[in-house]
Amino acid sequence: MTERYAPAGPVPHVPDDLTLVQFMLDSQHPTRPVRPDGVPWLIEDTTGRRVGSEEIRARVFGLANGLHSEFNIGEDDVVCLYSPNHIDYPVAIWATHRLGAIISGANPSYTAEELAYQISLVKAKLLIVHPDSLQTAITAANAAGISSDRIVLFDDGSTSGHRSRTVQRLIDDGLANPPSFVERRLKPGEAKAKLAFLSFSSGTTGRPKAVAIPHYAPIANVIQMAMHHKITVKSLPEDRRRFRPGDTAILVLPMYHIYGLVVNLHLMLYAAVTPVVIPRFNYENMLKSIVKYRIVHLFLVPPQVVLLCKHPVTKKYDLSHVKFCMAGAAPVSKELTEDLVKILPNADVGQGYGMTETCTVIAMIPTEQKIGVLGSAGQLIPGVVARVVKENGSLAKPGELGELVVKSPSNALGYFNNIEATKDSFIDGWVRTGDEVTIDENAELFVVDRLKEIMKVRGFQVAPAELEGHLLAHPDVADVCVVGISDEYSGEVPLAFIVPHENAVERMKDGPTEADKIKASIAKHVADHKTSYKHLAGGVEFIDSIPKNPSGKLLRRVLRDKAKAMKKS
Ligand code: 4UW
Repeated sequence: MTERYAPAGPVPHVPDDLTLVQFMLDSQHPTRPVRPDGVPWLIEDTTGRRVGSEEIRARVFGLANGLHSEFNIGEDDVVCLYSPNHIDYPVAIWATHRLGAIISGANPSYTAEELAYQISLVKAKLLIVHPDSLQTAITAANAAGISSDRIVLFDDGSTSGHRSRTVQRLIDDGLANPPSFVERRLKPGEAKAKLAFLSFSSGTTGRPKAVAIPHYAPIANVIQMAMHHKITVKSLPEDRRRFRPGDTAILVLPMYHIYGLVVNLHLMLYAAVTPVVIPRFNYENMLKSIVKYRIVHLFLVPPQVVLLCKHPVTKKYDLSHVKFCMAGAAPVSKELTEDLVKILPNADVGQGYGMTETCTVIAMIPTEQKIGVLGSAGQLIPGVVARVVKENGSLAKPGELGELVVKSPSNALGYFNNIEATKDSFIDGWVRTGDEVTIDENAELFVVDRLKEIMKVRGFQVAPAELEGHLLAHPDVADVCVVGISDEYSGEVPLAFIVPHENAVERMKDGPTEADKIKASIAKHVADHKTSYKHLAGGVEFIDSIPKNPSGKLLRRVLRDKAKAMKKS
């Protein structure tokens, strides 16, 4: 009887004395694929600009030097990146790491309030932002008590009048001056504790938290995935190789999120594949870029797969050169996978499963499978050990249902400055995923349901607790519970069950128009303060009371089932 699941084969060897930038830019393990001459590291979609390894190394040094001499960024300072994908995004990450400092990537669609919450929580010392978001960043910085002088822009943009420095200016200054800093070197073992990222996730319950990710974690995950895909096996014949040096990959997933950051950016660069950096997702433009740059590897989230399969414009584009398409971050149905196989006739198609707390991938379609096992979120990758814990606390046999609990060298350390939440989810090196799964004898993972509170809207996390706290501040709301209801495009969308305040109940006696007005005002209260994917697209429903257990804990499942039944009727 197997109660611990682990893939067969050797476990990865992971260096524990390197920072991520040293692993990516300075160390060249003999089996690591070599980029063919003239093949760039990155391509900028909008301009076609190509950046090679020497230029990247120089930009990383220049920016590190500039950040240190002009802003005194150093050991364990936090730099917050608030920008859509940008060709200098990885440069900003690696320059910060050269200084021993930490990156916290923020969603570029965040409102000023949401950004202020993040920068206060991680105690950011500097913001690097896209010029289009400068005004929001200034408001957020002011709210969080950071001087707007400590905002650097990714580009000049149309921000004339503001004195912010640009990344390019810092690089130019940094390259023109002798090094003002001594690069942080790690002692053996130190990479396991030295923080690289503070990435946002809500975990199993509560508001978004900063996941403390050490340098060792993304390095381990890249090596684990490289083993899974046999990237470093030199003897593998060309035709059995999924990732070939010189291939191009799409990079439209945001780099602030762990999937874009670790898989799409770092794994691809490690495999000598060139990501094409796309700043913002626009469906038809994405198709144009796939054709223009002959992009062969697609990393997507389910709503993008829905568009590929269902949008009529897809047929106008020849996608026959695409060799691989992976989707995940939220469930992908069997039916959708079958449709995708038809749309991409020459591609391997499958899923990956990962989490911010496990930085990143736990399971992924292996190289040997052309089409992933239907419904499977992937096969466990080398180095991962998994348990499936049943409701009664015993361990599930293959095929039995329970919560997935995982140990991986890539696991994060816990939640930054939050001992209570860390204790709930990080237990003796194991991470509780909050996902209800089964695992079969072949280490294939099937995600059946989510036990934790979070919703996934278009692949983005939405924490009910965050919306509930915000909604309670509305004068017409006495109590509230937010649940996700299924949606074909977004996966799910938030719906708020509201117990109206007595004043609102009085007003509603005037008739249905008043009730509609109150609902609209409640929805607007969210729309005015939160980024679009958190809006109450599932609606507002009045209810007499929120079901709770005797100790006052909200019975979210009861309302989830009620919402499901309402949707069907
Ligand atoms: N099926 C069902 C899935 C799946 C899923 C994730 O925002 P986070 O913390 O992180 C992510 C990461 C996704 C990811 C990383 C690397 C990768 O290769 C890949 O393959 C496509 C995906 O989303 O949210 C973590 C939560 O997202 C859900 C699940 O609930 C998990 O705990 N999730 N992948 N294939 N659900």
